Amino acid sequence: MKNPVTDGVVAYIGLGSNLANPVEQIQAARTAITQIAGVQELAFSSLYHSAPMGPQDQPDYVNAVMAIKTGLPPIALLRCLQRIENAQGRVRKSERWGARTLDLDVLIYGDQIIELPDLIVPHTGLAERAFVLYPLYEIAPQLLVPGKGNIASLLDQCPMNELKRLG
Ligand code: A4P
Ligand code: MG
Repeated sequence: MKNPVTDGVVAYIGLGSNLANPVEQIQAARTAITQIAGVQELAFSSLYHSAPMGPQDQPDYVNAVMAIKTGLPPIALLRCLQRIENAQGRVRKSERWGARTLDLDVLIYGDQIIELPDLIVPHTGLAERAFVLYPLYEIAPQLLVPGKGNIASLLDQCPMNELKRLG
């Protein structure tokens, strides 16, 4: 197994893309994440097609969620993910929630609740976003989201909207 992590925390990463071949962006990001030293992949959800949240004059998104085991502290993990976003051509614009080649969010990090200037975990809005909850439920149906409750009841309160699971 690549990068086995013996002593680590289970974390969940949200992946999203709506530019420059989103399916390939997500697959490339998955490969890059598995290559981070101190990260081991545990599970990867199906890919989901979702309507944009935020400005509507942008392409639809492809979203997925990945479970990892990691020995990296949360901020170090975030920095690694940001390097992958940058390597895949992410350009940060002033427009909120605009189009992007790749977005990697730390959704959950063990049972921790983190409120740092650069890192809020569980990720803000996780509980209201179908494109996060459905793939998360697919790979972790028993998950307890710290401070928010169990994933099944969060899902019950979140309509699927236009989310479609890709084959
Ligand atoms: N940051 C704080 N907490 C975290 C965290 N848990 N994970 C900070 C990752 N980053 C976190 O992020 C802005 C800042 O958030 C970073 O500096 C980091 O320190 P960013 O990636 O530069 O910008 P962003 O992603 O545009 O900001 P934001 O507000 O986090 O957006 P979201 O919540 O990521 O939403 N529609 C669909 N259908 N699917 C999507 O995936 N994604 C977005 C972006 C909008 N609409 C979408 C989707
Ligand atoms: Mg983000």
